[in-house]
Amino acid sequence: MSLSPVEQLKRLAAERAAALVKPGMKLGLGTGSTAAHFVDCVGEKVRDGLDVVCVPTSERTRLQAQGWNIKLSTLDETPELDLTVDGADEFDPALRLVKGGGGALLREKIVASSSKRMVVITDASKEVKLLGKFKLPVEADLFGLTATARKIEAAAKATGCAGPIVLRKTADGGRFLTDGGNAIFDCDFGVIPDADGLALALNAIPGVVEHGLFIGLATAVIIADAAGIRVLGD
Ligand code: ABF
Repeated sequence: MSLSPVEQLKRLAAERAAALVKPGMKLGLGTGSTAAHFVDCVGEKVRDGLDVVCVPTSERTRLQAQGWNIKLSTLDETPELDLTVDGADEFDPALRLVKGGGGALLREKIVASSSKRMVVITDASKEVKLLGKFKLPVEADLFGLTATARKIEAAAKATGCAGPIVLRKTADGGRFLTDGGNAIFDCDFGVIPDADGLALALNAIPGVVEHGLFIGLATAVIIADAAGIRVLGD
């Protein structure tokens, strides 16, 4: 099957990350179209005899991995992972990320935070100087959504940004629900001048289950562009 130019870049980044995988490793498998290439790379290695155990970050990824007969586990059985490889919606030079466009941010963050290393794979279009080009996803409990939205607005204002907050919908107009049964607000704050401060402020809101700012989690970003591969971090 021939890949479009952007899919080829994603595959290239995934192959570089797959070179980090060693026999016996415990892996976190990310979600999204870029992470899906990594799952394919791991699947091909498993087909060729590699022994690894993997924890998927979404039902989608679990199904894909099952299709490759990849040995799967959970964080209950395997609470510490060696390496998680995932995509991102954007990243900055300090390896801060926005994630959650695919709706899997809660499990992605739990899995990444349970890994010794988190490697992000991406094409160069996701690189920004300051986060905020991509609308920030915030996962919220269904109880009290309007009150929670107001608190998110206040958190943004207190940390120097503002903008519309929209409840994510499915293609047929229904409410989008995550694998955990929560809603997602997409927050169009524009440039986020104080991502660390906003993350802390969002963490303090009771109705917020988790948010898409991944700070201090990524240990490396593998970037594929027409010139080849670049790596930020270790
Ligand atoms: C996951 O998938 C996310 O956290 C992010 O939202 C999205 C990126 O998707 P893609 O690789 O399809 O651009 O990694």
